[in-house]
Amino acid sequence: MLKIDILSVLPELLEGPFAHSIIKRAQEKGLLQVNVHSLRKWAINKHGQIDDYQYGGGAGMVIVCETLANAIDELQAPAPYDEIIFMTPDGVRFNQSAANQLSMKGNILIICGHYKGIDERIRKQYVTQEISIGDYVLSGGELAAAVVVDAVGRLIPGVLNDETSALTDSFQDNLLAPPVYTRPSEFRGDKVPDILLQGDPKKVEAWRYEQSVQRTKARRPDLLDE
Ligand code: 6GU
Repeated sequence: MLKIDILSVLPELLEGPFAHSIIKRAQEKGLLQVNVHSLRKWAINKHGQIDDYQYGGGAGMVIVCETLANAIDELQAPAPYDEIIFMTPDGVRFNQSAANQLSMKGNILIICGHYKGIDERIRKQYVTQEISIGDYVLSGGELAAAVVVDAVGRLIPGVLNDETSALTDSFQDNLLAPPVYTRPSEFRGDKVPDILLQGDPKKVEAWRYEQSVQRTKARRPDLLDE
């Protein structure tokens, strides 16, 4: 069972992503629990303030230490987190290996950044991992957190069945997945490769492996160096 708490300025953004399909079923099966908390609950005054201007000047607000420290202290009072993750474009790039590792934890907190970010002292004192999902900037960490929860949640043992198995996913062995086909066997003159129609499982497996290698060489040669 993996419990994921998420701290967010815009919890509404996270209502949709976990309410469907595989991640919904993971929660129904009791294998995953996702709790989204509004940072506003730990506002520093009755106006609901959670951010302030940055020292040294410049545009953009920064989420204050007190709000985050109080939120984290309260949330982990019953049990300390295995990981406290801050979603930020200057974090370490997320990949399948990071997803695999997080899927084996018991209890994690994900902090979604906004505005100019969070006070550096929270990163120093609390955060154990900083994650980016790629080299582009999102308006906030929520969509990135949804990506991480989805990638991690489906890897928890028991979440996927044989049909949806993660073993044949792209990246699981540093190779991209091979092409797939379904009926009809010919579409607008374009035929399904013969090997797939002949039904020799050994030949199919060898063909798929070869296609994976070719596709990876052409599209993601960097994966073959790893
Ligand atoms: Cl984690 N946050 C934001 N705001 N932008 C991103 C990101 C995270 N990862 C890539 N871009």
